[in-house]
Amino acid sequence: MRCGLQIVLLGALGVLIAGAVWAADPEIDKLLQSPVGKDWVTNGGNMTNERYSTLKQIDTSNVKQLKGAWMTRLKGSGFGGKYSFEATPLVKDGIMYITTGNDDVFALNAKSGEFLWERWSGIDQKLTSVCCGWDNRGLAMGEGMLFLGQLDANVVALDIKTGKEVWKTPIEVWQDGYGVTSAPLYYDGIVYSGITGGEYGVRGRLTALDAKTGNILWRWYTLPAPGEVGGDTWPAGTDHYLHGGATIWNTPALDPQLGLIYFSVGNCGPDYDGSIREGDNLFCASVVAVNAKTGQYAWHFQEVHHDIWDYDAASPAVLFDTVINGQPRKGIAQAGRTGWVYILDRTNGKPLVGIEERPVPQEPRQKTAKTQPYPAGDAIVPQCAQPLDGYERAGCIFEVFWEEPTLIQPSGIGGTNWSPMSYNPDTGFFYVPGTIRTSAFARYGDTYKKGKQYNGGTQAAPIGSAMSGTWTAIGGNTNKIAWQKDVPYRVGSGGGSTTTAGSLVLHGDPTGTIQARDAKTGELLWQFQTGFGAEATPMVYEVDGDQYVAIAAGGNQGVGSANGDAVWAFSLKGQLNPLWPPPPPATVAGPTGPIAEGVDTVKIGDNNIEFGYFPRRARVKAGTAVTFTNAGDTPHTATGFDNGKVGDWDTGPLGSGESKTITFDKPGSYYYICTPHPWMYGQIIVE
Ligand SMILES: [Cu+2]
Repeated sequence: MRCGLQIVLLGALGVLIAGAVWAADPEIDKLLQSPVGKDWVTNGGNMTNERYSTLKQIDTSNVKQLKGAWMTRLKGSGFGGKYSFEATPLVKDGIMYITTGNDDVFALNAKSGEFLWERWSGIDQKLTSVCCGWDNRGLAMGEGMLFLGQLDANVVALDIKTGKEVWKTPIEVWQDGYGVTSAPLYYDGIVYSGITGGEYGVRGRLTALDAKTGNILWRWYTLPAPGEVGGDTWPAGTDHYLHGGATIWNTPALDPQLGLIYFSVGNCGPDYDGSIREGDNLFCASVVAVNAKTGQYAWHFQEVHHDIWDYDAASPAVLFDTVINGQPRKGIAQAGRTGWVYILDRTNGKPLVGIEERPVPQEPRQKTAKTQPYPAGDAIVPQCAQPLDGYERAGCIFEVFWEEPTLIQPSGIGGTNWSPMSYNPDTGFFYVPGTIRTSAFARYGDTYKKGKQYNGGTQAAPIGSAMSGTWTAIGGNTNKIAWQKDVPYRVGSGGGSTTTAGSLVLHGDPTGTIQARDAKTGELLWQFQTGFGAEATPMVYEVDGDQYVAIAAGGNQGVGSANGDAVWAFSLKGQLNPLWPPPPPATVAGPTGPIAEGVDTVKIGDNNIEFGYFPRRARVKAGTAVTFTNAGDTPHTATGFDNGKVGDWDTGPLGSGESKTITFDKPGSYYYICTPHPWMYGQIIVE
């Protein structure tokens, strides 16, 4: 099943002839380095993460004829309020492989959608280290195996023919706040995995494992120790580098010629309190390159110095080649939560189009950085908050805050959150998903406790504030907007785009449709209702001469789109019609729905809706004692949220099964949020 003798001999011959480096899986190795065609063998299509398919049977002239070729429900795996369905399927030789928010893996016939095998993770349902919904962004493959990371911080290899476990390596301990949500990258005998836990005071890292054995080869820590490169950007004499966050949410990119692996690094911990971590805080909110074989540091570019806004670099870094001033250049780009795309030279990390350090507002108590990088070109979302009644302070990107709530746009959720952008070499454009949302930022401080939430503040969107999105084409050698479409829903933390040689941009939508746009103009050419929140990134493949477009549809709990467990594949020969549209997500922040009368108990995380209150809105008489009970698995709070001011009343963190009773004496409207999940809203109306 592994390399046959013939392939081994051919490989040896290749080394003799070309002096090429030995490849552990010559076939996958070649596909990983080639333009994407019939097969889609790694999360980003190939190691560039461009998500560009050379298939062009489906193009701007006939995309309107696309219909469902098949739709398969994944047996309820990852179906429910606590999950998001964010995985990109892989396809090789007519077989599709997909993972769900429960870390279950399915192999399907890519032509018919029939099940070939399934592997249920059996993962502990009581994990307390999941930051923002259970999800798994996908798989990698090589040497006859599939690789995945699990929420319980294991990296697992499965036999690609049967789904049977080959090895399983804990790269950390979930009880200490760690997990894995990113799809791994396989290349030349090594499996690379990110790690999550940026809201739990972890130490971020890239982990390289031996694909054959699962043994850990090396770790590259995103939080340098004293004396290491960047170690002096943390307060001297502290151990903050051991729990300052800086996690990796997404699949790295790799340039085999340069021998470098590239990845985006998330926010610092505690997110909103910079007072205890003076310095630039490398390598939070950065793009980093290290040697792909040894993990030795090569270069970094920090997008946000001393981050206090939760401005992660979360979306995957994308490698692309372009021409600037007549010179061919090797580029790398990353779409930040700031709303900018950062375009760099991937040989050295220096700006390719231009990025300027500019002075920014200062708050000495937050130890703010003196300057921040401003890319030349255009942002994909507005970067100033609109003033709102009840809020004294509102500002633009990098506005400062302390304990008084301050409106800032983009919110810490993006701009572009984890959603991948794509790059089309024919147009030279990046296709960037964006969220328009304002947050009320406030710092309240926090103490590090191993394995517990470590936020230091919050950033809920003000009650009644508008939320929407943008799709933007950004010139790869200008960083300027080529076209932009406003869309009614937030698309920066779900969906993501894929593009093709048929001049199409493909993406899902929180309303449940998959959509195709003209890559040159952005014109919406086709949409099809999948029946569930279409919040994963599409991919493209070919079987028996027919081109297919596939997408997982199962919603995203952060956006509030409809849950599901479906995978759809579309082709020009498809016969299946659209499903009924599910309820769309909210476009205004705050609790919605009917008001329950005379209720004195509120359950959190009940009915498999982990990230919500039930009832969301309740009316009670003055003097009523209301009991808040966590019926979910993740720690939650009910925390008073009064025009952005947090904590006039507070249950504090409630573990699974725990309760706290609050008495409401004075008539009025009491909004509340969950501080670790500031998109959960509730309201008690006291008469
Ligand atoms: Cu919560």
